[in-house]
Amino acid sequence: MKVLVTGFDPFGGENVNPAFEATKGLRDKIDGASIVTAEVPTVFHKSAEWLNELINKENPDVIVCVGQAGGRFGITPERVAINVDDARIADNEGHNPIDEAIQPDGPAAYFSSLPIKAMVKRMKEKGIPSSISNTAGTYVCNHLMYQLLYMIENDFPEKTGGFIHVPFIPEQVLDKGNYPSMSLNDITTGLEACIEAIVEYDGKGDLKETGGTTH
Ligand code: PCA
Repeated sequence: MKVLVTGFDPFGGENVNPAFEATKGLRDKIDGASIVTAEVPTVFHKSAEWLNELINKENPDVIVCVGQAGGRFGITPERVAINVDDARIADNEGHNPIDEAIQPDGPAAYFSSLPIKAMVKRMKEKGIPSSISNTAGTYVCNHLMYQLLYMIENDFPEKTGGFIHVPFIPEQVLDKGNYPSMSLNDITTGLEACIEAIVEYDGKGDLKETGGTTH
């Protein structure tokens, strides 16, 4: 199995993006799967064009995109991406879409095809705080996850993919006050645990275990 893991570049005034920083620490081989990593720009549409090129170049079996979700406490595999761009801040090239469809002919939403429950379980077994997220937001991360699943449905039906959000790292919260963070090492460990679960559950669906919330 070959796994492509992407991380975004810094955005919103930050100097680093823990998503890409953490992918740099991943081992080349995880439980027999070969890992390739790449950086993608925090830009609507361009991020998806880059991802499409990477998929065509690397021909991975599984695509895992990773982004920063500042303010979240743990690592959160995303369950769903929705067909809307609604930017609170401009992306890295100044685009500020409001309530625009990502793919006008696409469905309202796509579910991740990664074993998100098994990923959370494996992360917790390694002592990494983690939970399912039921919204990837409406910014570039949701955009890329939606575009990835649209590409998979239309062009790469034999591949699987999804998205993981990670917290700030400590250096990003020094002047932010009461903000959660996680060490880069722990984020990398968490991502490796996710890939272990992906390898283990390949072709087997997902764990039947709750990851729901009441609100
Ligand atoms: N996080 C942003 C975009 C890039 C990133 O790392 C998001 O959650 O949409």
